[in-house]
Amino acid sequence: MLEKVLIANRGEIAVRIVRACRELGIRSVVAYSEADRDSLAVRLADEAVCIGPPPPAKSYLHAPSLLSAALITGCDAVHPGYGFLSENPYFAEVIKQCGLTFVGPEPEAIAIMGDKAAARAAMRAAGLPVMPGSEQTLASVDEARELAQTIGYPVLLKAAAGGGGRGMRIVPNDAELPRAFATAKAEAEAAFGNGALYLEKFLPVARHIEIQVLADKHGHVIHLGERECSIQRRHQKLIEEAPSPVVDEALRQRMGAAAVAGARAIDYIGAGTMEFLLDPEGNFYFIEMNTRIQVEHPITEYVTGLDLVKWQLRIAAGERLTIQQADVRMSGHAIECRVNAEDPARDFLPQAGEIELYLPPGGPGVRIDSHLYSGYVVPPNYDSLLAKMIAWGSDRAEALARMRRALDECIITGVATTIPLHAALLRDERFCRGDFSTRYLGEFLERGAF
Ligand code: MV4
Repeated sequence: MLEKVLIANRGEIAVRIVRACRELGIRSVVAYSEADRDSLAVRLADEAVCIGPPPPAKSYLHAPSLLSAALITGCDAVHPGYGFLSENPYFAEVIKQCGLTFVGPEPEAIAIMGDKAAARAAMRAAGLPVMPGSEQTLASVDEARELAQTIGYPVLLKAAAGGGGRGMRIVPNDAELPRAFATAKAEAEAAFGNGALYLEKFLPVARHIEIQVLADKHGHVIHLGERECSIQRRHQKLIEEAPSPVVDEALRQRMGAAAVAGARAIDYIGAGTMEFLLDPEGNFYFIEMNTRIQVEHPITEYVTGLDLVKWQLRIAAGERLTIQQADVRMSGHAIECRVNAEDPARDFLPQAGEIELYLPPGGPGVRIDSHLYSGYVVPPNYDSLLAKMIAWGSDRAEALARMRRALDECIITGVATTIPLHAALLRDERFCRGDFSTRYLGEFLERGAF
């Protein structure tokens, strides 16, 4: 088993990884920037190393500092969490070259899935249904036009180096294609240093369903069911749930088999997520793969009873999966609300400052993954996630009732949060029926229901 792990991340996921290490008897070292000196992860970890000033480029994204922190503290592994360098193949490679274990897949797997056009090609070759679109990146706007006319508008231009909706642009017709192509290319170049674009048929009404996979270093690959992630604002997920209200056992097995085949095709190792779109007719299409632990992993942990972060650490240490696919059972229903430091009443204005009082909810079936404490000062330098509120019930109705109770119980004063929005969504008739698609949140906000 690993002896000592550097946690190259911050916030709630750093706390989550410290907890998993503690339970496995692994010593934890948290890398922190000057803005996170008083963070909960620093307080809970066995050791902590300051890796630089607040700007991510000088701290959590600065590989030499993270690597040095791991080496000077005698770590034998690095856990990247999510975001920052978690899907950077060079970071995984340099960790490996320094004789340390990267808690995640091989650099090659990260690289192929990081190029969203190459990912589509690899998954198509593996036999997965892939969203209709370009075979590889687009050489010109003329090539884009020819393809768009073949598959039919509306189409989506997506940045090959993007992902998670970043660098995505809807094109409704031929007339708008040249401008959209030039703008998307320039934005991708500016954001990712790579202007390559690919094209997909745009599904205006769909469900965003992702499948969790887990693979060890001995060829065992299983899936852990799906997560419903259609409720997103500007491609940031707000509410996720497992299982999806619209996925039955037959569809789950088909999507799971596809996800496992895709993971096998790239010799995937560790925890990974295959993202699909499900159309109203029940057809699903691969769109991208995330080669990291995801924010929303707790809902899968709740319904399967597995600890995904501990499995990441065991797999990195070379241990075999002790669960076969036949052993995976989904029990009950789990839902996660992301509590962000944003004011939904003021167009999600970002918030920073002191948390005067933090009183988390409790009781049966409620879990809070957070780095908050009363008196904690939320720094302005990083993403807005303060806490993940997760509720489990024996069925969806009980999970919803528990989430409503948890949202009402939770006290966070000092900064505005998304809790009031979640409370409104959890009382919305369409949401409670499970009748929503990728368009739902936009329509809910336009209705002024909140
Ligand atoms: C799509 C799509 C429809 N058609 N791709 C990909 C990343 C994720 N954050 C959003 N993604 C989507 N990709 C095709 N070809 C719909 C989504 C999507 C979405 C789009 C707009 C508004 C909300 C959305 C919520 C989930 C998924």
